[in-house]
Amino acid sequence: MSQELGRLEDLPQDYRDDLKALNLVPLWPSLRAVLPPRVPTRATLATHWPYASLKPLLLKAGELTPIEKAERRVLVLANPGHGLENMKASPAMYLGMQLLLPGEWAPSHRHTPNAVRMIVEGEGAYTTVDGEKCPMSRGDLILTPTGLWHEHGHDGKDPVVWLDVLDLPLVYYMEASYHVDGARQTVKQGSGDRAWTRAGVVPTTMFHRSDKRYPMLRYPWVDTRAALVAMAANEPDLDCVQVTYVNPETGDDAENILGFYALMLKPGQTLSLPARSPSQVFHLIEGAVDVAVLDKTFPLVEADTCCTPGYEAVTLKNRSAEEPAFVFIADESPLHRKLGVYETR
Ligand code: 1HN
Repeated sequence: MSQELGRLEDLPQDYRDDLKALNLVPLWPSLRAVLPPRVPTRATLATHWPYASLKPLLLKAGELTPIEKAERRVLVLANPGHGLENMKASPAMYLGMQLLLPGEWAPSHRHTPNAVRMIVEGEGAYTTVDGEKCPMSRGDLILTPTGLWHEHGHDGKDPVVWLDVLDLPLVYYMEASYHVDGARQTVKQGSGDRAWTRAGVVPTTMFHRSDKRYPMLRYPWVDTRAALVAMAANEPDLDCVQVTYVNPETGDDAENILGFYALMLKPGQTLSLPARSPSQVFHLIEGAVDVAVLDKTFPLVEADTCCTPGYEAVTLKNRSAEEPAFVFIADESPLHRKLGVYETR
């Protein structure tokens, strides 16, 4: 049991006033709050955003607010534990559902926070990142790393929706968040996902000198799904059939701050993830999965999203005994590892 420390009220008022006048604060009344015993204080509440409830409100935003008045038409998935107005899913993760209607264009800009998009539904939209035109299809992951120009367009017939994941809360907290507007980009030849199309063989550097820090921007879902199915077939005893989205040149995490993964749950499988320090986000691409954390269980259906606080075990259960399930996961692991605070318990 930690020793109880002196309170602010224990100090004479004139002494407190003298401190305040000199912008001084005694540490001991706040020491236990900033450094609690064993487990950090977490504002992040386990929260579920069912797609079926948010979709009508997102489509309504399409009627209420023209794209010119929004630039990006997004409903933010805000964690009530952090205060909705702070637009955080977790300490370092921002989540938003973005709607682009046929014919609309979201103009080019670049900014310091890193973003990814996980395509939720609709065909025919594309995003141009650093001059590369990336078609958007359900389950695709498209990177928009820090500093790269990006804009979105839509040549299809139906509304397109995607999930944006950004490290905005962290970059904003660092007082390093800003954007720059730009002109429409000229689309360049070639695409990273065609150059780096198979794990194990990469373009020979002698002939193909990539000067890009992010050689692969689009990770097509057909390839990621096929990799998971092959991995499960190859190693039938493997419990955690999961892949990490990486930079294919370096093998590092695809982006600097947040980590991205795709997980396959076999029919009927229950998977217990140990308590680890980073917060996590789960987005269901395919199937039916229960996500259990603390005293809550979220019955995810396709396109649902939920988040869980760090330092808690999470159990995932495939509700189907016949079909596999596929989950997209985002977490704060790269950040925790770089800062040296990453833990598994
Ligand atoms: C942004 O640039 C996009 O480009 C989406 O689609 C969401 C949220 C906060 C800051 C920038 C986009 C964003 C964002």
